[in-house]
Amino acid sequence: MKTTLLVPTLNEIDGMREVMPKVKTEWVDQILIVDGQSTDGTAEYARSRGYDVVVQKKKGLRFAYIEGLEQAVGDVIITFSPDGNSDPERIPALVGKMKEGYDMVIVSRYTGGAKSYDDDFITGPANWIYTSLLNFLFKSNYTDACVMFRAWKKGLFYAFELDKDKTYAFEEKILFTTMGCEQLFSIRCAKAKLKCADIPGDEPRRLGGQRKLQLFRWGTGMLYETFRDYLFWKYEKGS
Ligand SMILES: Nc1nc2c(ncn2[C@@H]2O[C@H](COP(=O)(O)OP(=O)(O)OP(=O)(O)O)[C@@H](O)[C@H]2O)c(=O)[nH]1
Ligand SMILES: [Mg+2]
Repeated sequence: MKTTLLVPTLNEIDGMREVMPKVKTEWVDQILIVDGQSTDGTAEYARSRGYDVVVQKKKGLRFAYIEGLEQAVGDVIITFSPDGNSDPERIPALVGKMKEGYDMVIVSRYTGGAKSYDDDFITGPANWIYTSLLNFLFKSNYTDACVMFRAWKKGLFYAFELDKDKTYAFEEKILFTTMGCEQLFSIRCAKAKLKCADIPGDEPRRLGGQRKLQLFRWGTGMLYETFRDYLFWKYEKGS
C-alpha cells in the first residue's frame, strides 16, 4: 500500500507554517500540495520544504482533487486540510486503519470523545443533519460524513465518477459554484456497501487565513445531491 497525503491549499500560509512541520515525512509515501494559485506564498513555502507541488489550473476544491490525483503516487489518498482543522497526529492511525483493508476511513469529529473546536452554530447542526440524513437514506452508519480529513482508495474516485463534470453539472449551474466532493463520496461508498470505518479525531480551530466554505451554496448543493443519488439508487434497485 502506497500513501499520498493530498493537501489542498488556497492562501493558507499561516496554517501551513504551523501544521506541516508536524507531519513526519515517514508517515506517508508522498506529500502532495495542490495549490489553488495562492497569492500569499503558500506554494513557495511548500516547495521550500521539498514537497511535491501542483498548481491547480481550474478553480474550485474538486479540481484540486482531480488535478492532484494525476500526480499522486499513492493507491491510498489521504485528504488533509492544512488550515489547522486536521490534526496531523491522527495520520499514523488513519494509515494503520486503512492497512486493515478498509476502502475508506474517516477521521470523525463526532465519535469516541472527539470534538470540533471549529464548528459554529450553523456548521455543527448542519454536519449532524447531513450525516443523519445520509445514514437514514442509505442505511449507513457514518458519524461524520462531510469532513475532509479521511483516507480512501484512489480508484474509487474514478469508479464513482467524482472526476466527471456531469456529476455536479446541475447544482453547479443553478448555484453558481464549484462543489466539493466529500459528502458525495460518503454517499457513493454507502450505496456500494463498501468497507468504511471512522476513527476519532478532534478538529482544532482554523489557524489564520480565511474560510473558503460556501455555507449556503454547498449546503443546498449537497441536499440536492443526496436526494438525487437516493432516487437513482431506488430506481436502479427497482424499489
Ligand atoms: N487548491 C485549493 N484548495 C482549496 C480550495 N478551496 C479551499 N481549499 C483548501 O481546502 C482546505 C479546506 O477548505 P474548506 O473545506 O473550504 O474549508 P474551510 O475554508 O477551512 O472552512 P471551515 O473549515 O469550515 O472553516 C483549506 O486548506 C483550503 O485552503 C480551492 O479551490 N483550491
Ligand atoms: Mg477548514
